[in-house]
Amino acid sequence: MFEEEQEPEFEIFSALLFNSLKAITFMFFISFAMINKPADQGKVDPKAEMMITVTWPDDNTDDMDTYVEDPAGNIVWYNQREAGLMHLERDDRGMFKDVILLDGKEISNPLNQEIVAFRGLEDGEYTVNVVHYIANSSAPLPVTVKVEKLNPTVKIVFYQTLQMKGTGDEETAVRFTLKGQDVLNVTSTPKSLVELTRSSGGKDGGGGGGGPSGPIDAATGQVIPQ
Ligand SMILES: [Ca+2]
Ligand SMILES: [Ca+2]
Repeated sequence: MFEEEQEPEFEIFSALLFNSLKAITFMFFISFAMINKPADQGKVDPKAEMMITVTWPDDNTDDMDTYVEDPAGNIVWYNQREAGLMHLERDDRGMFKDVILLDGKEISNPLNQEIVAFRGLEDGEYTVNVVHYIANSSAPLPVTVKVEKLNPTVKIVFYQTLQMKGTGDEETAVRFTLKGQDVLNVTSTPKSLVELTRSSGGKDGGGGGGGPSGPIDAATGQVIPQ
């Protein structure tokens, strides 16, 4: 008799408790999954329309920099990693701070590569330059520049290895004009992008505009005193 009266109440209570526990467990796993979501640093947008990849030999300690100008005059470079629809994934500085974690230990990462990804494209001329920011040897440095248009199918616009001549050397790898799906006027007529970007600040400085004008030292980013 006593049992019969208590049982339904107990069942309701335990069902409620069980459901609450299920909800809490579910929420716990959801938040755990969110906490463990991989950081998207260095992630290339899977919807990228175009990609520029600059590579130089593994383990080389030189710092190469990639500069890209879009038709609107936006320039992406290490101090301005987002410009227009362009994004520089990272400033690879040779071996500087280039480590990967393996079994919880930091080991040096031999890769030397900079990637510029484009979320969208505009008609007009693009310019792709590479700058030898720091050379640690007097030998020429082979630097490979690849420009790929990814949609609707992958099309290699440019693929060539340039010989960089040392600290401060700025080379125009390629200039090309987009018109709809067409790639026109592919040339390597030189055009300095360093001049257009630098007003003040080197790599360790905060950057920022409003600095003095004048000739720029491509290696240091400083205005050359007159
Ligand atoms: Ca670099
Ligand atoms: Ca590197």
